[in-house]
Amino acid sequence: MRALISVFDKTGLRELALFLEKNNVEIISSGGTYKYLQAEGIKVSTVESVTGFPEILDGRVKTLHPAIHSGILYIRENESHADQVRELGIEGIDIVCVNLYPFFDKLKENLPEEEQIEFIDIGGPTMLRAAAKNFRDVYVLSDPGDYEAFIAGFGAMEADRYGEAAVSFKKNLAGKVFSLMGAYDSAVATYILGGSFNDYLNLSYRKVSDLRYGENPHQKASYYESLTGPGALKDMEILWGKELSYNNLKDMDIAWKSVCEFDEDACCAVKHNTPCGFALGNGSFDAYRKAYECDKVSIFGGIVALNCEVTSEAAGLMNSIFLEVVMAPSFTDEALEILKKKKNLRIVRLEAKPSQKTSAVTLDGLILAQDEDLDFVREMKVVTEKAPTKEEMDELVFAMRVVKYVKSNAIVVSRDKMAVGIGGGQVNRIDAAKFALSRGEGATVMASDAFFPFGDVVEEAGKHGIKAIIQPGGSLKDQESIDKCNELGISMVFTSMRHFKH
Ligand code: 93A
Repeated sequence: MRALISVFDKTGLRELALFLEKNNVEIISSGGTYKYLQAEGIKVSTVESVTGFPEILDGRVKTLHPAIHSGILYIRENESHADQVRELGIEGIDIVCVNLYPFFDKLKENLPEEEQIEFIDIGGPTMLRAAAKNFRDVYVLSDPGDYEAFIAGFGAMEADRYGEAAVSFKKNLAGKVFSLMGAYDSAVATYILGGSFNDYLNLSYRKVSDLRYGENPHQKASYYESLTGPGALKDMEILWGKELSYNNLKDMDIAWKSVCEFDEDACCAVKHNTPCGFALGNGSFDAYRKAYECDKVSIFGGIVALNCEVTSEAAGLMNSIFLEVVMAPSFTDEALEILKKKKNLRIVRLEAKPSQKTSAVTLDGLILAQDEDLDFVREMKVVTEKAPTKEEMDELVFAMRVVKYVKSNAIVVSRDKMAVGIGGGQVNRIDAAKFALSRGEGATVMASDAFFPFGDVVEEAGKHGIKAIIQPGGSLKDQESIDKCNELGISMVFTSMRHFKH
């Protein structure tokens, strides 16, 4: 038997090669791998000795040769194939062990284009694909993580080459190759084409781990990380606690994005993928206390995100209730010590600002992709006789930035940079408004994610003492709402930018 080994990552290579040597498998290797194995004292021959053709073009052509690819691809049980290779003096290659140039890792280094494209592996994928296509006859090892199982099973599999166990093992290795190739080529395409909306959707993700379950315990789930770009959640550090759940991760995403809307110290508490408390404050204690006071009931079991350092005072206050996750860019040592008293709390450190420019959801047979909703307002146009005061204007901006993260139809009412009433996920706007207002005692301003279809929302706001309103505008009946505001002495600002969140 013969094995072709051509690897960038040398993990586990020595053990594998020693095992092959011991089992009388002849080893052929490309330049760098050949040198490595020789230095380890393992018997190995060069690709050139098989092909009679040197490595050329600075290594761009090393293994791309019919003597290699016919040796991999011929069907052993097909007599005509066997005759053809025999006539040409080509010997079979029965084990292909290849891992690729690290195109993904190199992306992080922001290399000049001419350097990055040299990490597009051509010969490696060609061998992997050939071996994976011929999986009945060839073992294809593309991941050092599979060497151990290969070594353990090799003897038994060779004793019954086409037996069910051997073929299923080889088929698994082959499937892994094509999955990898899909991700690899997607990453290359994303790099070359740049933008997101190409003819094919390029998704290049690698499994991080399985999750205990999905949204509910009977749903299986895993999570994957992007291979092509940075990402706040991708680079997070779990400092303490049980593994994160599917729902935790979803909620963390929105919690982090929402606090990163602000330069001021901000705290967001999320439940069921929607903020239930949100406030700006002076430091983490103040911001958390105010977010907590927005809704002291719903925050229980919630996800709390802060964009500032968590201090011991904040940690002490957090510990008075059960929280699932606390996430922040930093924690003081004392804060960590306090939070770690809670066995079921997860503590997560993450620093990177959200960097996702497009997002996607899967439907039955479709994927929808869109730009992220990164903007805020297109304009700030006062449409009423009365204009908001400077303080009211600041408060309106705050409420609008929060309502962006609430499920539609969404209304937020606030005071003192606290989202004291959050009404979301309602199928009509007046119910969202009524809910927010019923919670938002003392609120002075109101923000809406989309326009008011009628004057009823303004009327309701008036009953609760709201002084200023911010909304996109654009309804046929805008005038009805404007007239109502003028009648009630409320000021209103149009932004011309909608923030639906479905
Ligand atoms: O530049 S290549 O695309 N051309 C090739 O013919 C080729 N053959 C193997 N890169 C090629 N490889 C890759 O070289 C392998 O996928 C592996 O990552 C690497 C191993 O090279 P070396 O053994 O010289 O260190």
